[in-house]
Amino acid sequence: MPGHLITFEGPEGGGKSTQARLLADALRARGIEVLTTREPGGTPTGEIIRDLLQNDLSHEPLCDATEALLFCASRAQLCRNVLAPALERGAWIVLDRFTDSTLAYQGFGRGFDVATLRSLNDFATGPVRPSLTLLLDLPVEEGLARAVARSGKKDRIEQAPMDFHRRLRDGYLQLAREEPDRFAVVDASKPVPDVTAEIRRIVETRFFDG
Ligand code: Z5A
Repeated sequence: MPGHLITFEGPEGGGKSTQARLLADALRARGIEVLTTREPGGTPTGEIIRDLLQNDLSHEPLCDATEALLFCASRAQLCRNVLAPALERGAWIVLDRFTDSTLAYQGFGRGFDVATLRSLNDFATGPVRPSLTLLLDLPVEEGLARAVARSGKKDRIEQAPMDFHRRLRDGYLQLAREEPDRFAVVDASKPVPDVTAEIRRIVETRFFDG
């Protein structure tokens, strides 16, 4: 596909949304067509699934398998209806969370078999693959404190035990070690301008010959 998909990943509070917006602005300033979106969500169906996942809409505890499948269902809709057509016409996409979130949260966090989740991801994405994944890494306590300071409360997933959050952070770092060509790990505990500058440097080197 002629376009590029850049994904932002990492534990809570790493600044993915902040940095995704800043990166998209910088790419647009170069005259590139850039689309920004997020998971779960990014389509009308995906946003309903997001609401279901985050806000206890059904008043029934979601079982872990349902949760995993709902993330993948939102992804399938986004890939087919938004990402694949945009990449085909040569657009760039800056995406706040993608397949690695399922491996980290549902795999390393909830304990589902990572190979099974990879198959589900492949089924959901079809041929859509990231060109670059920026892993915004920071200590779990720091990230959760930022997320709570922003919204004043913890959402359903943020309420999971600290152990869960530690496993998923370690899981992300393992995924990055397994695919060093796709991943770049960014120290997200630094101030916003420093993180932005590091991301700019990585993107310049990767796509614009430094
Ligand atoms: N999930 C999953 O389990 N499986 C999946 O397959 C997928 C997702 C796709 C989505 O929630 C949830 O779904 C998420 C994973 C799970 N788990 N939870 N909970 P979301 O999209 O609502 O939230 P999020 O992706 O976790 O976003 P976030 O962590 O809350 O925020 P962020 O995008 O990383 O950061 P931010 O909004 O840019 O910044 C957060 C706050 O920190 C804000 O007040 C900023 O001003 C501040 N901030 C940002 N950067 C800095 C720096 N550098 N220093 C100081 N303060 C900063």
